[in-house]
Amino acid sequence: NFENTDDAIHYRESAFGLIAYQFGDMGAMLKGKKEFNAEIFAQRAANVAALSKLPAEGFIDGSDKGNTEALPKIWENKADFDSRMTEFQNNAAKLAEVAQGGDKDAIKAAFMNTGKSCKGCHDNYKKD
Ligand code: ASC
Repeated sequence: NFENTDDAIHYRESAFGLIAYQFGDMGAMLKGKKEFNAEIFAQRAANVAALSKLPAEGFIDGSDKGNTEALPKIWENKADFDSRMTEFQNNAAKLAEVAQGGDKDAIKAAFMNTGKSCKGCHDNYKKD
């Protein structure tokens, strides 16, 4: 368990940072900013699917206080927040599955869906 809320904040921010790195690299490949490598893409998608399970644990009670971009609204709407987190995890799992196949259009669609999960939660629950 976490020693204090700062540890919980650090934990979830670390997980989000790892996710953002994976996601950013996949985005660069899909936008043609770098060469698309199906094997690397699939590995990154698998990484996101695994990492997507981590941040939820860091949203402990009281961790809206402190150096965090997480809005107190999260804890006032925890059921909605949790269901969005689950949707993100499901979309990430789907992306990892589709990435195995190599169908570029399907991969793009699954990537966009996952990105929508990121953005949907950020728009609602993250400081600008
Ligand atoms: C990223 C990133 C996000 C999401 C979001 C998707 O690469 O860091 O927060 O994608 O912008 O819309």
